[in-house]
Amino acid sequence: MLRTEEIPRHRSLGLSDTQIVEMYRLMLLTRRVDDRMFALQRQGRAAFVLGSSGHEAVQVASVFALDKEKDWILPYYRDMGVGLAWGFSPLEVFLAVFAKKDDVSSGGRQLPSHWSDPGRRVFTQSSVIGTQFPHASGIAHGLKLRKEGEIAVVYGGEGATSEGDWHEAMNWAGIHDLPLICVIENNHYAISVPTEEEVAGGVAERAAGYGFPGHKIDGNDAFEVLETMQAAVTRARSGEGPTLIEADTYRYYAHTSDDNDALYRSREEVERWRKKDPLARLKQYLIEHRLLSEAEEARIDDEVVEVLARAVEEAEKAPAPEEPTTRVYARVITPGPAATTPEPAVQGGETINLISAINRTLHEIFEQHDDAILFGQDVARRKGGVFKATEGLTDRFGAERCFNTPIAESSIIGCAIGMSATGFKVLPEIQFADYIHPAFDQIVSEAARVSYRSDGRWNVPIVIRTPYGAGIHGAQYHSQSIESFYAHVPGLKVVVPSTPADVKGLLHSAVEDPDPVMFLEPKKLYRLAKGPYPAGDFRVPLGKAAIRHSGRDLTIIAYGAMAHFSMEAVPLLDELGISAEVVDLRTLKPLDWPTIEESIKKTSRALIIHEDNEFVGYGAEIAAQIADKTFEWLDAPVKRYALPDVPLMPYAGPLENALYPTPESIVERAQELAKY
Ligand SMILES: Cc1ncc(C[n+]2csc(CCOP(=O)(O)OP(=O)(O)O)c2C)c(N)n1
Ligand SMILES: [Mg+2]
Repeated sequence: MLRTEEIPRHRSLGLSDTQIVEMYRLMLLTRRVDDRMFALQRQGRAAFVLGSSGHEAVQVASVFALDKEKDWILPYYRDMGVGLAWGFSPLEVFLAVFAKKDDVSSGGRQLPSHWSDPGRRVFTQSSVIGTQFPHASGIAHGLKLRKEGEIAVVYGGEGATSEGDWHEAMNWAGIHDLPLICVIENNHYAISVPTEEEVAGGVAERAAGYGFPGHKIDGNDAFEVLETMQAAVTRARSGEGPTLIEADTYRYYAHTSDDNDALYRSREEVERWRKKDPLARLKQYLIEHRLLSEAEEARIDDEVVEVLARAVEEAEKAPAPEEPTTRVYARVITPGPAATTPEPAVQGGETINLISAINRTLHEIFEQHDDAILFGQDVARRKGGVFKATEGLTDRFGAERCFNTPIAESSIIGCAIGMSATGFKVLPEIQFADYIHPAFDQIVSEAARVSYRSDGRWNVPIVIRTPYGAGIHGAQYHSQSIESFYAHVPGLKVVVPSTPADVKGLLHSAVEDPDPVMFLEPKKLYRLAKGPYPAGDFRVPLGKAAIRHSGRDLTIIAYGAMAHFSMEAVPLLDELGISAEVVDLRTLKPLDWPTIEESIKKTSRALIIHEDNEFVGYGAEIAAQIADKTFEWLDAPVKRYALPDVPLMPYAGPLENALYPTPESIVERAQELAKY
C-alpha cells in the first residue's frame, strides 16, 4: 500500500496528473499504431513497416524531458513513440506508411518511420546505421555556438554503437562538451545478432572513454527514463556536455515486416519480456494512484482506435507522389548558353599563386559571412593547414570559426552536415583527397541525398575542400584523383579550379550555393599556377566551362592541372601548325555540355585529358556524350588521354614521370588526333 505522505513518482519528477496520463495515452497510441501498421502490411496495403512495440517507455518518456519548442531530435527508424510524442500526428504517420505525396518526412521518397521536419527541428534520417550520430554532434555543435540553450537528442539501437560513425561522433561531442544526449535503445538484437556477438564490454561504459557520463537504465520504466533524461538535459543545457543513456528494452515484433524472428529467438524469451511490458507497468501505476479509472481507460482506448481509423482512411485516400526527378538539388543549375570565345582576361589584381588565392578567398568569405565555419585537420592557428590554405583564419576570426578536428574524416563531413542544418556555412577540409574515402558514406549516402529524401525540405549547403591529384611525388596516398566517384552521384556539385581567378570566383559561388559542393583543388597547381587575383566582387558561376584558348583543329577538354598543361601545349602545337582549342571544364557536375558541343561543332575533333585512370574515369562520360550528341560533326574518333589501370601514383620519380601527362606528351596525343 502507498503511504499517504509519499509523493507520487510522476509529481516528484515535475509531471502533473494530466501529463502522466498523457504519457500513457501516447504510449498506448504508439502500441496501437504498430498493430495497425503490421495488420495493413499483412493485408498487402502497406509495403513495409518497422515496429516499436516494447520500446514505448524509453521513446515517449524521453521526450517528456525536452522542450518541443526549441530542442532538436534525431529519432531512428524504430522511434514511433518519439515521433508521436514529439507531435507527429497519426495522419502524418500513415501518410508515410502509404508513401504519399503529403508525407511530411519525405514525400514518399524514404521508407516509413524515417522522421524529418525542419519546422519541428527533426533532422532527416537515412537508413544507414550510425550515420545520424555525426549529424547530431554537428547539430549540437551548431546549437552550442548559437548559445540559445537548445540541445540535441539522438536515438539509435545498440547495434549502431559498433559503427565507426558512432565512435567518431561521441569523440567529437566529448571534445567540444556538446549539448547532446545519445539515447541507445538496447533491445538485445541487431536484426538477428545478439548483443554478445556485436558489443564488446557494454554500451554505457563506452562513454567513459569519451569523457562524459554513461548510464545504463531500465528502458521499460518510464520514470527511470524520465529521471535520467532530466538530469542529462540539465547537464546539456548548462554547458557541462553530453550524456549517453543506454536503455535496456526489447522489441516484440520482428525486426521489420520482412524479418522472421523465429529464426533467432524463442517465444518463451519474448513472453519473458512481455512480463516487463512498459505500457502495462505505467498503466498499473496509474491505477494504483487512482489516475486511471476503468471508464477513463476505456475512453482513451476508444479514442485511440477512432483516431487511428480516421488517419488510416484519410491517408490511404491521399494522392500519390508524381515527380521522381525533382528536388535532387536545392538549386538546379542548367548550363548554357555555350561559351564560344575565351573569357576576357581578369583586369587588375595582383598576380599570385593558386594556394594564396585559396587563402585570400577564404578570408573574404569569412569577412562576408559571419556564419562561415571551417574545420579540418591541422587547419587552425599558426599551422594553418598542411598547405597553408587556412593560414590566419583562427587568429583573425577566432577559434570557434576555424578549428582543428580529430583524424576522423567521416565525422568531419557528418558534423558539417549537422552544423549546416543549424544555419551555418560550413567548409570542412579534408587534408588530402586520398583520405576522403572514410567519408564516402557521409558524402554520397547523406549530404548528396538529404534534399531528395526530405522532399526538398532540408538541404546541405557545405563546401568540401580537398587537395587532389598527382605530380608532386606524393606516392600512392597523396596523389589520387577522386572526381569520378563524386561526379557520378546525383545531389553533389563538383568543382575543379585551375587559375587563381577561378579559385576566387568558384569558391565564392560554391559557398553561396545551397547544395553540397566538392571543391577539388589540383595541388600540383598550388604554387605552379599564377595569375591575377581579381579585386572586389568576383564570381564564376558553377556549371560554366571556360574557353581558355580558341582554336580550329581540335578541342582539348580538360580541368585542373591538365587544363594548365594543355595551355602550355598550345604554343608547341602552334609551332607544328596545329590550332588547338582548350576547354577548361571548371565544374564537372553539372557539366557545361553546351560549351563542349559548340566547340566540337567547330573543330570536329575531341581530346579529353585527365590524370585519373582512364577506365570509367570522368572522360568516359564526356566521350560518350560527344559520340552520342555530336556524331555527325566528328572527323575522328573521340580520344582520351588518361592513365592506365595502375594505383596512382608510384613513388619513384621515373615511375611517376612515366605516367604523369606533360605538355609534351599532350602535344604528341594532339598531333596524332589532328593527323587522323
Ligand atoms: C551501415 C548499415 N549496415 C547494415 C544495415 C542493415 N541493418 C538495418 S537495421 C540493422 C540492425 C540494427 O540494429 P540496432 O542498431 O540494434 O537497432 P534495432 O533495429 O535493434 O532497433 C541492420 C544490420 C544498415 N541499414 N546499415
Ligand atoms: Mg538492437
